Amino acid sequence: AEDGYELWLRYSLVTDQQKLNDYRNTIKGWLVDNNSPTAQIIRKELQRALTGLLGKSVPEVKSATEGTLLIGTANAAALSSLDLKNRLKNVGPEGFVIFNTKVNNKNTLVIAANEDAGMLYGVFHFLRMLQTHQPIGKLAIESTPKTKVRILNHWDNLDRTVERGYAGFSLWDWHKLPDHIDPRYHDYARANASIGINGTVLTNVNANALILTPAYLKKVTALADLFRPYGIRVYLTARFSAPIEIGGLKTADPLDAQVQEWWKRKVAEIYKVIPDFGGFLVKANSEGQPGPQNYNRNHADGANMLADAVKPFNGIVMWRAFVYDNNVPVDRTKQAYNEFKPLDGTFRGNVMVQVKNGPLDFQPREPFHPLFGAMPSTPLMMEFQITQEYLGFATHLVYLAPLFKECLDADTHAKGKGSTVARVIDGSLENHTLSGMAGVANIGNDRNWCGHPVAQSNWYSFGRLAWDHTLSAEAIADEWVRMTFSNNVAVVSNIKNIMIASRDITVKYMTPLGLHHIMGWNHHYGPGPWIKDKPRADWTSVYYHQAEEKGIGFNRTTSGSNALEQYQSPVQQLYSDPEKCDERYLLWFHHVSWDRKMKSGRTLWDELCHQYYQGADSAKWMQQQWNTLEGQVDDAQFRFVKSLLNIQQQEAVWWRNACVLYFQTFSKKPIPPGFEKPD
Ligand code: GCW
Repeated sequence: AEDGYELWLRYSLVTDQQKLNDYRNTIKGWLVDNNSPTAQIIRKELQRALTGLLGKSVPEVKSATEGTLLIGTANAAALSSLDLKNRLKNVGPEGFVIFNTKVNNKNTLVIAANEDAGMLYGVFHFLRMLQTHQPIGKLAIESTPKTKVRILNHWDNLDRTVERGYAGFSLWDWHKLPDHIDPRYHDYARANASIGINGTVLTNVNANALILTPAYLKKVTALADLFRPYGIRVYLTARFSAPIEIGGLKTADPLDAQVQEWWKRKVAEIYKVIPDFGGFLVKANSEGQPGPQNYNRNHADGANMLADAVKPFNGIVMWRAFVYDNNVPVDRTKQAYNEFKPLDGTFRGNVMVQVKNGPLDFQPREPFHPLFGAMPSTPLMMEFQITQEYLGFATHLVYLAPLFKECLDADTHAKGKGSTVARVIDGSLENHTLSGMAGVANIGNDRNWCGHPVAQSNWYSFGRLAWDHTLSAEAIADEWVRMTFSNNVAVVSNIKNIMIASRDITVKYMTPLGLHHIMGWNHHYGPGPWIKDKPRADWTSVYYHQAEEKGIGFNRTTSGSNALEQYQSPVQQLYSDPEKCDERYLLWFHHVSWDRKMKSGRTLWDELCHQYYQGADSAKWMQQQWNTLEGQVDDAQFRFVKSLLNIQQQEAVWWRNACVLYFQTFSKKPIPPGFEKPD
């Protein structure tokens, strides 16, 4: 039985006989005309993959003969007849081309790129085609990533605990590094390279400055050396107070000459051992973390100081916009915009501001963050959360690509219609050369990496969307299921249906109609709409749902917090009128009466009950669908998902009952007829 360790790189025998014959005829041998460390990785991957997929080993050949898979960069001798310079002129350093052609009058298949990384990405793309049973007879593929920095953010602490991690402990065995290299680091790198991820921030944003000390930098160097040939750069979090904590200075004021000097020396020390070090990710002046505001400076002062230090080495700074301030009594969803928008144009060219998809905090559903489109002079990076902090941890099956897409496809109207969030973050809207997408990793040392077998699809879709945000959630699910479970059409469509529906189902049993932040206190698992009396109002639930006997919802219009004013006016118009507002966001933007008529014709109260019940019923539907797969997918995986879906179903009922009963104490209305009474 399989245990999920191999992720989507299972390379199991092609089950479609016709395809198998076709592949065997087209790929009789392969040649990687390159001797870089990356080429070595490609050789190993091809051996492993082709043996598995084609059920026999395919030899490495010395020159192009009939049926050779030819791989190389533009200057490869074996590809010299192919005018590659021209074919590769638009794909950049990481893109690739794949095409069938004749070399020495023999039929060959070519995978070519300008640089090593592109070659590797091209190979993985090609292998994916075999894994998903695509035709390979008439290929003319040209692929270039849409964002430049495609990066995982690990919230991993040096003691190996993982903040909001639900798949075991950290992969990074700091204790045994640098001497012991866990083979798993290679598999991590392979998995990332296979989906185009080219960066990793090893440490938690709630950082410990120790990571910047020489002893730890040695360990980081070992990982950086290992990841390099996979096209992956290492980045670290920079704790803003590091100059005090590990540098012996009295201040961390970004305008202090000694502080600036300290960072410059620290950065030079890092680049000496890691010449391609990517740069820093910083959480500052948020949730108690130190930052420039401690010295009456602003975010740009802080970011620019670090940016100046890494600039000579082509490093970048990713400065997070997830900020909220203990002393500012304002609707928390407004604060990032309030602090960052005025700083637009003041950041150095090698700074990106990293913005969470929504203005609150990775809720099951939020509208897009109003900063997207509001800072035209600053490259904004996306921060998605792959780990399911608010979505049932690694226990609930929730496929996140629809959530990611909902945000990416949202129209900011910043430069007229069609100014989607995707175009903001890929840099095309404002012609920024820097661009990026970060995903808070859901990876730990669990044997299956992500806790839930299907949670692997969220890592996978993040990478695929960072490469190409135009891919649909359906298409990505299709690939992933074929690679991970089976190419059987019925199986694929069954699992895909579950995945595609899962996010909306989860929203329904957790936070329908725009509700948000009503989960359990602190751990964020399970329902807790009753949470109140905490050190900060915005750490409670009652602050967000505002339920009272007349109605429910957070008023963010002009008569309320007016958070809506932070959006462009067409977006404001979309949401400001409760009669026109998309009901999925109704209680996010409006406080409305329990008796309000909804599109369904029901009252708000009845509709709320309906959605909670529907959500819980649909969790049962997911179970039933999954159960039909017995015998058609790997048995161990089948049973594991089955038991997790059982928990999810019970907890969907728990969410439903808790929320319906709690809100009923305000609405004082009966559960609509036909629904079993919660207990
Ligand atoms: O969502 C909140 C989490 C914190 C996290 C913070 C952040 C890393 O509950 O655990 O800290 O966001 O994104 O900085």
